[in-house]
Amino acid sequence: SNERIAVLVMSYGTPENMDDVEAYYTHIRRGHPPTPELLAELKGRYEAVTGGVFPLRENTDRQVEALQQTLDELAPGRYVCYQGLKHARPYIEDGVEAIAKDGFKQAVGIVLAPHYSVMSVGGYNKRAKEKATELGVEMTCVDSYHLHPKLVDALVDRVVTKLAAFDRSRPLKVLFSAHSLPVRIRELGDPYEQQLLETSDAVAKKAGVQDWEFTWQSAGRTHEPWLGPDILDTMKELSEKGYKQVLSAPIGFVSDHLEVLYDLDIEAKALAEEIGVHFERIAMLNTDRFYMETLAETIIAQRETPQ
Ligand code: FEC
Repeated sequence: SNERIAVLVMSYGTPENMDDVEAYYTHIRRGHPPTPELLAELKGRYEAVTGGVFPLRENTDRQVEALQQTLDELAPGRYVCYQGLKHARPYIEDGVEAIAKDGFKQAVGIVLAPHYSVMSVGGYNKRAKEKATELGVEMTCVDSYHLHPKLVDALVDRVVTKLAAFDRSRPLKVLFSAHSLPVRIRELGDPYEQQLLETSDAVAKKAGVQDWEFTWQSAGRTHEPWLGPDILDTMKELSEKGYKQVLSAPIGFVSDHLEVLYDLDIEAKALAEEIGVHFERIAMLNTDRFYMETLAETIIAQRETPQ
């Protein structure tokens, strides 16, 4: 039919301002407020990155806008994008409400994160579908797009560009990374690790990189065990083995935000300086043309073969 379809573009979300950090952190912790120490530490990380600006908000806005343009090119007049955030306003439920209010009967959900875990994308999709069911909107959600050829090409471009910053006659390790999750995802038969390795392998092969590893980053500050090794430990170990050059490729993320701008650009970089390692990071995808086409083509394919 010629019916117009709503697209719920979902992203992690970031506070609106410094006063909002406590509510945001409490939401991430499923209603448990952080201790004053944890709160001060998180505020400190935002201050360190951009002096209290929250770049993820503008980045997500721009990505949604660019995706709308790409969809308009590929399927004129067919898709209308809405935003829904996991931990901040407009929440996923707010996005679905706006879709229902505007009279849409059909919607596709997609998360701005390429790899599926029941604890990440699974959580977004569950909330979107629950709200859609409640409001009588038929919602189908994309689970993952981690091997889309244009996503791989976009990442290959970025790896190849940054390789030029290194002395190729000396040992150089490319470190692919993604957000760690609690180890218990393994008991759930979760595809997260496998998908991350598949993306890393595809990008390394096409970029002609033989010497690479996958490592985790940004593990949560909870008492349960998280997937490792962490990138900081991996870098120390590599340095001891004689690797004094590291190219960081955080393929689990698609935009400039705290986990990249702080955990890699400040924390990992400081460690690198301390242990005498030349450390560079690939540019994030943000509104990259190939990334936008990955999202648009995945949305259109999902509509044609709903799961
Ligand atoms: O720039 C920003 O303001 C937001 C950056 C940000 C992104 C992000 C992505 C992911 N997270 C994932 C899982 C978890 C789990 C916990 C957790 C905790 C935090 C905290 C902050 C935070 N995350 Fe995040 N995450 C971002 C920010 N994340 C801040 C709280 C302080 C801390 O522990 O560092 C642990 C929750 C708990 O306590 O139980 C689990 C996953 C992703 C990547 C996929 C996605 O984007 O959805 C998975 C960006």
